[in-house]
Amino acid sequence: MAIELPPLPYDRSALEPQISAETLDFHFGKHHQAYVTKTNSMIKETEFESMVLEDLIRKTSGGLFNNAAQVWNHSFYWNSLSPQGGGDPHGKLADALVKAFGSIDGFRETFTKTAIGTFGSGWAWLVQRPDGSLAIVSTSNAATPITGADRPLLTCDVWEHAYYIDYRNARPKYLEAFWNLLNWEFAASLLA
Ligand code: MN3
Repeated sequence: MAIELPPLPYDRSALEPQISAETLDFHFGKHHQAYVTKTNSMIKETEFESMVLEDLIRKTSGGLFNNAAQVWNHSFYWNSLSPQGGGDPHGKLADALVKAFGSIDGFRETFTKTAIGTFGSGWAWLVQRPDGSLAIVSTSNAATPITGADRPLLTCDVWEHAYYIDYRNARPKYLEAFWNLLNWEFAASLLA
């Protein structure tokens, strides 16, 4: 059973002008696709071939883990963005964010700091802890919360390939774009 590249949930130009079609041509069409292709070549005719992606991520390490986790992380990232995104969250998600971070702006500020402060390549995540509270975590390279107890609600890819075409080395500019695209409904749908 091969791992598949899920289709992007919008057109490649749908996030413009915040994130260009050229970025999505590379980030989705080349990088994400390459993680899928490499994962499939590594599991072919092995004990891992029949596993679903999440099990593969939880049961492997090294190169296979890196590629499989990047497949999952990127699919989750595409869903964390939306052409209709941005603005403020409502309902239970908003209440939980205010409880954890004091205000929605407080959440945005702390998440932005975490994303900008993630050294090198990695990811910033909003997660729900097993006790129901919300927290922000940073992971390096391909590391992903789904190997632990936290439930991811949204993510920002801070690998340079996510923003270099549009913003060169200016990660803070990319974070400004991220807030205009953030898919709060996706995050809210994942709240336990
Ligand atoms: Mn990426």
